[in-house]
Order: sequence, then C-alpha cells, then structure tokens
Amino acid sequence: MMLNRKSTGQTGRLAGMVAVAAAAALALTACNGASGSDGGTSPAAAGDQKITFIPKQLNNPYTDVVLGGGEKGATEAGFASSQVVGPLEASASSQVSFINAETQAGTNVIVIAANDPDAVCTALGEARSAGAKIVAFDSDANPDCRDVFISQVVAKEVALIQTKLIAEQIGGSGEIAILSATANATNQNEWIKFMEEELASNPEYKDIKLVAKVYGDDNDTKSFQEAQGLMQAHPNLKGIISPTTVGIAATARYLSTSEYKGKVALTGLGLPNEMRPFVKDGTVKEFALWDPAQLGYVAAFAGKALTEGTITGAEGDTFTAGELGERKVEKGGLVIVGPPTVFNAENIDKYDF
Ligand code: RAM
Repeated sequence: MMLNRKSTGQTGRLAGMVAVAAAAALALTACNGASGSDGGTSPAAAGDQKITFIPKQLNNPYTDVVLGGGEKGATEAGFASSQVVGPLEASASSQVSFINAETQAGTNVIVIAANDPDAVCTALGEARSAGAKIVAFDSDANPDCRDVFISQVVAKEVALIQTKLIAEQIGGSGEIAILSATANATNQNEWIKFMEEELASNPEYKDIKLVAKVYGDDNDTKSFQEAQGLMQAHPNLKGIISPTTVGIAATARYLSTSEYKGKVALTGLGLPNEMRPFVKDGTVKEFALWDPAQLGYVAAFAGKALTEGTITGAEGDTFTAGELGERKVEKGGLVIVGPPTVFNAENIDKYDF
C-alpha cells in the first residue's frame, strides 16, 4: 500500500499544512496505490517513513515556495507522510519545541532551516539519538547537529553577486547599508561576512562604504520601518542590499512611494513575483535569487538517502534528487542546489515564483 499526501494549491497547501501541524502525528495520508509514478515499487512500498519540514517561520512567501518543492520531493522520494510545522516568527529558540514534538512522534527525517545555529542543537541531538536523520536547508544548524546541509548556492557566490549588483547600481562609490533578516540567522550572517570581506579587499570597491547593518527580522512591518530609519539616519545613502526576500520587498515598497525612488539603489535576494511591480516601476533595477522550490525538493531526497543509508553525509557521497539528477555531498556535509539567477526588467516575466 502506498500512502500519498493530499496536494492543493500553494496557499491552500500551506494552510493545510499548518492545520496538520496542529494535528501533530496525524499526517495527511490517503490510501492510494495508483497515483504513484511507479505503481508501488518506490521506496515507500517498503516503509512508512515520515518527514517533517521546520522552516524558519511559516508566514514567509519564500518559505511557501521552498515547501512546495519539499512536498513534491517528499512524494516522489516515497515518504509515507510529510508535514510542515514551525514558528510564526524567526527568533533563535522558536523552533525547539517543534523539534521536540517530532522526536516524540518518531519522525524519521527532520528538515530544518535554523534560526540560530546553536539554539536548535540540543533538541536536534535528542532527535538523532531517537533515530531521526537531520537535514538542514536554507540556513544551517551547527554542523555537529545535522547530517547534511542543503545550500541554495555557494555562500560566497551569493554574497559576491549582491556586492557586484550594488556596486554597478551606485556607480562604484558611495555609502551603502545592509538590511538583513534576524541577527542570528546562519545564512544571513555568512553572506554578510563575505560581503564585508569583499568590500574590504577588492580594489574595485574601495570607494564604497558600508555604513549600517540593520535587521528587519523577516517581518514585513519591521523591515519597512528599518528601511525608513536607514534613510533618516544616513541621508547620503546611495544603496541598500537586502539579502532576504521579506526585507527587499518591504524596502522596495517603502522606496517606491518615497522621494528616494530611482535615486537610492536597492538589490539583494527577492522573489520575482513579489519584486515584479518594483522592477516595472523603476524602484529596483536588478536583484538575484535561486529557484527556492529546488531547495525543498533536494532536501527531501537527501533525507530519504540518509534513512536508507545510501549516504551518511560524508564527503563524496552521492544521491539522486529525482528530476534534478545526481547530487554530491561536499566537505562539511554540504550539498549545493543550483546557480543564482539575476532578475531585471528584461527577464522577470519569465519566472513565476
Ligand atoms: C528570506 C529568508 C531566507 C533566505 C531568503 C533569501 O526569506 O531569510 O532564509 O534564504 O530570504
């Protein structure tokens, strides 16, 4: 017997998932032997494994796209059930109680985007002792506390592309600021560290001065206010990098109706569907991102390979991530998903996420 999840549209799906979270171990399962692509010969036929995704926070449109890919990957990889649980805000310890509940429920694979690399460690350690495999994605946990980390793009590359974009957009000189997510987020801090290093060491950027780093906590209202505050505190600001989809959208919204529209540059990491109006109205020239759905998709297959023992997270391990093909585990248990794309007025209409 093969168990499949119900699948609905993106918004409905997430709402459904939250409801499932409330129902804890009562996973969305429906008996259906015919809808699997291989008629029941998939790994699911041999087991009843459960996978749970714990994103940084639930109310984030980026997370919705990542989880759409995760849901698809979980089905194709043959998990008997999958669910999403998680906090509504991305504070450091907000995920601990969710991890503990998964340990209690005997979940086989926990996929987590860590709000803080260390705050989740004890709970993840307990989950592992109980037999769970831990896949970090998007934002890494301390490597001692997980089996693999599925990274969207090489972290340094993410930083360099944003530094290059802002330098181009401000004509190579002037004051810039960074508007980040939460202050503890592993992914944000790694990208910011590489940006700072690049600004300090690349002679092309010698006339660019980073004057502020602020945190919108991946909260739309706070990000909007931080953008406003930046302009008040730094009247000579020429550009803002926001390496978070929530931050860049809120900053764009602020700039678009302000006197700074078209004068203060804004780049970073954004969802094309959220950024489209701001590219079209001239607030934003270019920004970057990868395909978020692929992140969740690869994470699900990595989880399956871990539970089957075909990988352990060691350097050189390989596994097949469905339609995305073979993936290799690199040093430190790192799996890279794909290259970033730069979006602008010419290409943005080709993307729908
Ligand atoms: C936000 C989150 C996430 C990050 C993206 C780019 O939605 O901070 O962790 O990867 O932006």
